[in-house]
Parts: sequence; structure tokens; C-alpha cells
Amino acid sequence: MKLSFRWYGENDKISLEYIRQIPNMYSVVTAVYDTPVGEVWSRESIARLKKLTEDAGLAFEVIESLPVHEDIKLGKETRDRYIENYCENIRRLSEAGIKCICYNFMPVFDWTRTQLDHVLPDGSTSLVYYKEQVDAVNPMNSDSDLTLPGWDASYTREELSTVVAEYNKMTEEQLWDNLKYFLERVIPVAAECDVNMAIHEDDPCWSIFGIPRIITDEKNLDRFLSLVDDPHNGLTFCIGSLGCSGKNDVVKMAYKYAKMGRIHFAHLRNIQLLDGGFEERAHYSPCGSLDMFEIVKALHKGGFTGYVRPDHGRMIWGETGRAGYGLFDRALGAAYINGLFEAVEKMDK
Ligand code: DNO
Repeated sequence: MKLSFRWYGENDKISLEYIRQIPNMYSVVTAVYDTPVGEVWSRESIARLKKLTEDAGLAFEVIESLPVHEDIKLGKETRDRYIENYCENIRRLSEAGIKCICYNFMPVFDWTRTQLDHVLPDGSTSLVYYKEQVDAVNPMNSDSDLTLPGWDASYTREELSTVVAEYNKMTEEQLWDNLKYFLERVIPVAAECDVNMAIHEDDPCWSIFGIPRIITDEKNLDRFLSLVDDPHNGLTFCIGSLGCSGKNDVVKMAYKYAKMGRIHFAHLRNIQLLDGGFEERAHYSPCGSLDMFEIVKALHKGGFTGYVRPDHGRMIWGETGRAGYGLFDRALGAAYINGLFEAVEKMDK
């Protein structure tokens, strides 16, 4: 596996020098943040990221995310222009040495949590999702000043209501059609450039606010992979997203999709399942509901050799900053991930 770490570019208060000091760190995972969704990333911005990363002794091989414009997900007439831009981004990124691109197909809301600083018994804070808090929010109500973390802040409340209303009219089948349309145009370009596209599962893996969500479980992942049956059409296997439904057998899925050669990137994090919700926890298996050892073992047995990153960490040791993306707990997660892979690899010999 190739250990990586998410870095939010020059504005990230966590420096590349610190990231590099984590044992076995290979690559950063980053993106161009100065360009609106749907537009083409400038070659200069891409080159600058590459130079900064490589000068710090890290590889520049993974993008997270190259976001998909809502018009593509909504299947609007304007989508062709945005798909063309998307393909151009793939070409430019591949020219710069990028090998894997993470993206998602979640309507409007990317990952959704109800609180970002829930205090755990040990005094650390973490991100949580409590069903009753989500049920209390109505994004269609423009008078409400409630928002949820993870919401795209570039929308005004009115715009948000409009786009949510458009999705409320959409069926899951229509969303599948729009995804297929997108993949049929994008994957051939990725294949030509030898870039692995890695869709991120919906987080959490169920529908919220009556909006369809389809990248949620094994049946749907099978369907997704068969839409365009090409190894470049693969997964960001995010165990925290899939694992927040107790129905997903994450260990089984890890083996199955690794064996198929379709996991290009893995997001490893632990969560504690609750009735209708979950709390993010420390990576170590006994801290949550996921058996990290069995998951890593399954990935390894399936022949997985792709990129891995510790996912959201808690805030510990007084650190403040971007929720889920502090240095300390993610570094502990990275060290733990190293240990698990070393163990399963050596057990095999
Ligand atoms: C959450 C991340 C996601 C992920 C996107 C990929 O912290 O895992 O925001 O980057 O869904 O497009």
C-alpha cells in the first residue's frame, strides 16, 4: 500500500514538512482549491501543487477531489460542457503525474454530520451524526438558520432550497442514468491517460432529506462497477462511509473489490454505530464498531496495492483546526495503519 495524507494546499496549517515526518508517508492527496466547481484547473495551479509536494519529498499522485458539477448529476443540458471540462482536467492532471482521482456523485451535500466537536469520554472531540438532529433540519425552509457541517457554503439558502427541490423530483434511476452518462464519457479518457477514477461512497450511505443517494452498498457498488466495466472505473473504498450502515459487510466487500482490482484508494477510519447514527472514533479497532485488522487483512488478501489514507481524526492534545483534518490523530491513525499492514504482510510470508 502507498500511505498518503490529505493536504489542503498552501492554506492548510499542517505543513508538508510535518506530513513527511510521519513514518512511511509516500504521497499527499490534494486538489486545486482556487477554481469554481466545473471549470478547468490551470496548468500553473497544478504545477505549483506538484512542485511544493515534490520539493517536500512527497509524491504528487492522488487528487481528492475533482468535484462533479451539479448539472451533471442533475442531467441538465449544460452537462456536456462540464463533462468536457472534467475530461480536460483528467488530461492535465495525468500530464502532471497524477495516477488516481477521487470524486463523489452525492447530490448537493458531500459528507454530512450534525456536530463537529462532540466531546468523547476521553476529552477528545469528534464528528458525529445523530438522526434526530438531521430530522430536525429542513433544507427547504429558507427561514431556518440551521445548517449542517459539510454543506456547500457557496450556496445561499434560497439556492440550496432550489437545488434540493430539483433533486426531490429525481428518482434513483434517473441519478443512475446521469452517472452512467458521465462515466461513459469520462472513463475512456481516464483509460487513455491511465488514470484510475475512484468514486467515494455516499457518506453517510443513505438518503438524506429525500434526496437520492446511490453509492451506498454492495448491490449498488456492483451495479456501479458494471456501468462501465473498465479497471479505471474504480472505488475509493471508504470504510467509515460504508461502515455506518450495519448492513454492509465491510470485510467481505474489502476482499471482493480488492480482488477485482477495483479499489484504487482506501479511506481508513473507525466509527461507533449508534441507533440511527454514528460517532467517529479513534482508528484502533476496539474504539469503534469496525474491525480494522480484518479489513486490512481482507484488502491485503485481495491483492490491494493502492493508496491508503487515514481518514478523519479526532481533535486531541489541544489541537484546533479543520474538523476531522488535524495532524495529531490522523498521524496516530497513519502509524496504526502502518502497523496493521506490516502485520498482515509479514504473516503471509
Ligand atoms: C470527507 C471526505 C469527502 C471526500 C469526497 C470525495 O472528509 O472523505 O469529502 O473527499 O466525498 O469526493
